[in-house]
Amino acid sequence: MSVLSGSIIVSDWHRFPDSKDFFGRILHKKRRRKFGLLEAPMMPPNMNVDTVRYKVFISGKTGVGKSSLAARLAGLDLPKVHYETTGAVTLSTFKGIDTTVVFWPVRLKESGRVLFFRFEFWDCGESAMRRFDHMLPSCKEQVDAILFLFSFTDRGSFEDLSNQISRITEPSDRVVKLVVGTKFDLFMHTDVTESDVTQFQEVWGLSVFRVGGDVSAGLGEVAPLLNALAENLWYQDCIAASSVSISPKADLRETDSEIIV
Ligand SMILES: Nc1nc2c(ncn2[C@@H]2O[C@H](COP(=O)(O)OP(=O)(O)O)[C@@H](O)[C@H]2O)c(=O)[nH]1
Ligand SMILES: [Mg+2]
Repeated sequence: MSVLSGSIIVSDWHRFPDSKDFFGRILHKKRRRKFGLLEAPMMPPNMNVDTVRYKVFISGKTGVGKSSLAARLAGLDLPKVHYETTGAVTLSTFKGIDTTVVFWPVRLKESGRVLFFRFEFWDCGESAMRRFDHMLPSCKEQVDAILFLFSFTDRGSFEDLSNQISRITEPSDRVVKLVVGTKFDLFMHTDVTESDVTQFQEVWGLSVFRVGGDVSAGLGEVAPLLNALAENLWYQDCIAASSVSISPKADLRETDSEIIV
């Protein structure tokens, strides 16, 4: 089940004046700053913000829009032509897997505390995944969240969602699951109706996000999905902290669990 949007963090915080200093850290000349695997936003010493790190796997068949979604969330220009993700382009990748780092500031509602979320999006080409059996396990290893993609222009990809979810996850997995419908800008050609989406949400208890179009809309365009990811991950951590006493992120989880639980 997804957390009700806006119950733990301030929704649309990017619109509030008090967020300007924080979002300024991920912008450069009004565009998004690009972060490599080892880079992080510059913080002045008097700005007391913690960074929490999460690994997010982007799942979906070839051509559904995985690489485009990663680029979109990072605020980068979208790749115009489709090419199968080979991972050959940057040092931070190994064959078949691309990683994209996205920083996103969030204000917790109760305490007013600001956190920087560092999402590492893992995007594996499907044919690479088929060829190399180690791909799926390494994408899934210590994964905190999975984005399940379908395309609004491909009904098959929507109908395959339940297969995809049960193939990749076990009901007992402690993983945040969100569903993203891509190519919503091509709604004139849509193969998936509003009632299909509503019904899916009811049956699975998962939120469906719609993306599409160019990234010129800025922060507002990616905020709903990034905020939902942050909110669900934070909630998952707080639940974990209240049931498990020792965990890698225990120091952070313990101090914060009382805030919202
Ligand atoms: N119109 C539109 N095209 C998209 C969108 N997302 C992806 N595409 C196009 O769909 C093709 C496949 O996208 P890509 O991200 O490479 O898919 P991947 O194989 O899952 O990584 C590319 O030509 C993209 O430009 C979208 O939201 N809207
Ligand atoms: Mg790709």
